[in-house]
Amino acid sequence: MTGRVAVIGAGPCGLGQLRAFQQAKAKGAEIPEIVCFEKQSDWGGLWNYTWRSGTDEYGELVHSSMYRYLWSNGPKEALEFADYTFDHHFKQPIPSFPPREVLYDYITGRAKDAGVRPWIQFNTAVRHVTYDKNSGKFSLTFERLTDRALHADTFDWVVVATGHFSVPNVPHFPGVESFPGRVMHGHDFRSADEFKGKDVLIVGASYSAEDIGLQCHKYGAKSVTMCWRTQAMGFHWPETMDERPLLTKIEGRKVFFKDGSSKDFDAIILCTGYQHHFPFLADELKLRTHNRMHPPHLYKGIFWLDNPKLIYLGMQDQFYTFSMFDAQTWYARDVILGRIKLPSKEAMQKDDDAWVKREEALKDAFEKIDFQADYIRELCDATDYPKFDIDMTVDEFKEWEHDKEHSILGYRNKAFKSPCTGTMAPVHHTPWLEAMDDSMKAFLAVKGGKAAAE
Ligand code: FAD
Ligand code: NA7
Repeated sequence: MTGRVAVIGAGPCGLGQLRAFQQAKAKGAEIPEIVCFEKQSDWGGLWNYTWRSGTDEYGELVHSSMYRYLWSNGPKEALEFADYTFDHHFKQPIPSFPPREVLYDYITGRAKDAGVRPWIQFNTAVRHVTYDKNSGKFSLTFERLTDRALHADTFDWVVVATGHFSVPNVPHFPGVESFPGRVMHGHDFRSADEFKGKDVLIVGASYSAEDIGLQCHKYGAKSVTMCWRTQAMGFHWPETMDERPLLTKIEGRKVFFKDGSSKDFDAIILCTGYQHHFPFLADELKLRTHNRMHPPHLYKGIFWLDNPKLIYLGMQDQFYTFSMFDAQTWYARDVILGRIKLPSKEAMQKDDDAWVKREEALKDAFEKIDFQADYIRELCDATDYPKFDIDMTVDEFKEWEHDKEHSILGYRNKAFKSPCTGTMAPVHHTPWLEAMDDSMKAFLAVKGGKAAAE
């Protein structure tokens, strides 16, 4: 097999792409040469926690938006790798809402097992990608951060797996420049301990606002107020947490809200989402979208319509994560291997239009879950990705939504069944609100104190 594939990013999507090719190779297929570029010194993407914020040791923007004490905000069963189950990795059933370190171990465990680390060039940032119509090849310029050397190379396919929850969206609010306390975006939030005893304002009404708000509450904030632009989250918050319509202005420590109310705060955390940002791509290759279930102009949510040899992974808003990424990477692999033929541009456009039309009619989270499950089903049906019970994951996500409505502080104490192995997860030994130690050792310890991870 001739041809070269560049994979940009070694987070869950990029690693999934490497695993998909390695799996085909292990089954006897001839695969193209694959080079993965990763600007961090290690793999795992957002799951590769760093204490740093702002810029890293090379002056690069810090990629990870994850914080200490982050626990999965969805049931792990709904994102399980069907070819590498939790039972297989941990050798014991584990509870449904693991902390970050446990999921990091799982994601990178599969990559380790697949032996794909030598395919990755670490500390290497892709700076520029162009496409030359005459040669039919992409030119990549990349920088080795350790010695600042710039290199160039050509590839037949480019896979963009750089994520879209890393470059913050930072709106301005009148008076914010004179606020005397800390103002930060959720991207830079690392430890909730800092906000102990403080009155915290959170701007935004989605997953980050919900979870960073809960973290601050869990680790002792005096009060947490969350304010929304379009719609309140509407959960049953504990007494010291509340939601208000968006702030209008800030005067000193006092913040004014649209409903005419005001309150003094010590800190403001902007949980106002992220930008799809691809500074390394030539203009005509750049996906431009906000965070949505089906960003347009990508056939099957993957192939750039103007040039399907450019592949985007994981660009959707995500209910499903790892299992959806796998569905995409297996499909992309099979197109590259010539096992799946792409239709004409008109047919691809028509297919994309139909998905966009359906996406634009989605009314609520439940319909979004069905939508994303159908999308995964369609991709998986076309490849040899191991079968798993997608209907079960849909039911689990819907139950999880109800659990959150019922108890936003208690939903992580529930247990779900694996759609891959049928194993029922045990209930965690400590309710989430009381579990202050987020280490893998503490999480895997069974009741009675014996650490199973040892
Ligand atoms: P990323 O994980 O972002 O990885 C992209 C990689 O590309 C990074 O390693 C980066 O360094 C690299 N890269 C970027 N630019 C370049 C370049 N120019 N050159 C070379 N390398 C580059 N999902 C869940 O399933 N459960 C959760 O509980 C959960 N919690 C989350 C909490 C937060 C705060 C955030 C922000 C996201 C969360 N997610 C969660 C969703 C998350 O998007 C996915 O789990 C997953 O990390 C996405 O994988 P990815 O590979 O697409 O992107
Ligand atoms: P999301 O899910 O994209 O949500 C962004 C939120 O920010 C959403 O509530 C937006 O309100 C709000 N937003 C955006 N711009 C503004 C302005 N200008 N003013 C007020 N509010 C604004 O991002 P998250 O960070 O919450 O989640 C991303 C991932 O991180 C997710 O997968 C999680 O698992 C963790 P809107 O509803 O558009 O009015």
